[in-house]
Amino acid sequence: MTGEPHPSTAGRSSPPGADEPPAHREPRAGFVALIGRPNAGKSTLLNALIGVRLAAVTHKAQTTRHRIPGFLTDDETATQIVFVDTPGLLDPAYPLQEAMMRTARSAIEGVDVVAFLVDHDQPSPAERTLLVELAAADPEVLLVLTKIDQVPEAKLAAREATWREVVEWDGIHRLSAVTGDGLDALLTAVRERLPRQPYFYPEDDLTDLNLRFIAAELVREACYEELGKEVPYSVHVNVDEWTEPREPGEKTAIRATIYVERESQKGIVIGEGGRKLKAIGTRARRSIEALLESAVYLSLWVKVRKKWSRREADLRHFGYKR
Ligand SMILES: Nc1nc2c(ncn2[C@@H]2O[C@H](COP(=O)(O)OP(=O)(O)OP(=O)(O)O)[C@@H](O)[C@H]2O)c(=O)[nH]1
Ligand SMILES: [Mg+2]
Repeated sequence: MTGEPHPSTAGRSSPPGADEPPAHREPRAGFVALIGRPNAGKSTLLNALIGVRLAAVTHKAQTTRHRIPGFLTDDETATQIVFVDTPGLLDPAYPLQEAMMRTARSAIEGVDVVAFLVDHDQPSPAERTLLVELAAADPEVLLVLTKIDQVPEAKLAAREATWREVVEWDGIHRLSAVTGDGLDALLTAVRERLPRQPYFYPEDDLTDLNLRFIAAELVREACYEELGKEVPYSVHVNVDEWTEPREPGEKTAIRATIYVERESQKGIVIGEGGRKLKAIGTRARRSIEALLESAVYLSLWVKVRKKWSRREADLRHFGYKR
């Protein structure tokens, strides 16, 4: 996304007005990238750690397309951890995927810790390549076995044994973002690895993403959940208008466009008698209302932008590439 601070440069001094952490302790602060193959559970973990649904989560792979930062500030321990969710690692087959991989890789630059999430038994070529590169670079790299609530112990032990051998890890963790098991242990391990330095962001902030972006992601999330296998990968969502309520009792009015790549996809998104679009809208509106904690009027429009996921100019226009 354009205009976003980069981990290596972002706010290396506290922004003016940032709350001071307790004066008697020197705070710790730093960046942690959540990395792993599509569907490994990165966005679910980010949301669980921050306590707010900042990142879209679906059962389909390749949901996340951007760098999604979430800030966890703990006054008790005087620590601010900037977690960065990323697109899943894959061998890219077309320009949108190439842009996603560049985003994932650049999100690693300058971070203090990489949490490498794994929900499977064998490393892919893309994972191996990155791990070998990381081993030669600065950040501490933690192996994080995810979704332990749904994996039997024997399988988990075998999985851990395989992954243990891939590179030399700086730590190994197991967790479930759904039950919360293992989250505290991961946080403790991360905290110990962060440098002593001032917070980067005001301690009440949870992210520097704007609400428009998150709302667009929630509409896209609804598309992933409501549409069949292929169409979601051709969906881009833009929030075109956002009108705050002028009087008490009024709703926030949001107007968004769902872009697809072909006329036939437009028909699928709208559905018979507009039923599919209505289902997408209802689902997205509920998520946005939960985020804003207020009532929302959401109107959705569908447009065709031919082959946008393969065209450099469109990828730039839609914010996937600089
Ligand atoms: N049972 C269980 N399911 C999980 C857990 N974490 C994630 N999931 C599920 O795994 C699926 C993928 O989760 P995401 O968080 O979207 O995965 P991701 O790594 O962000 O995926 P991409 O954005 O595609 O790279 C979703 O259906 C989640 O509900 C977990 O700890 N336990
Ligand atoms: Mg994700």
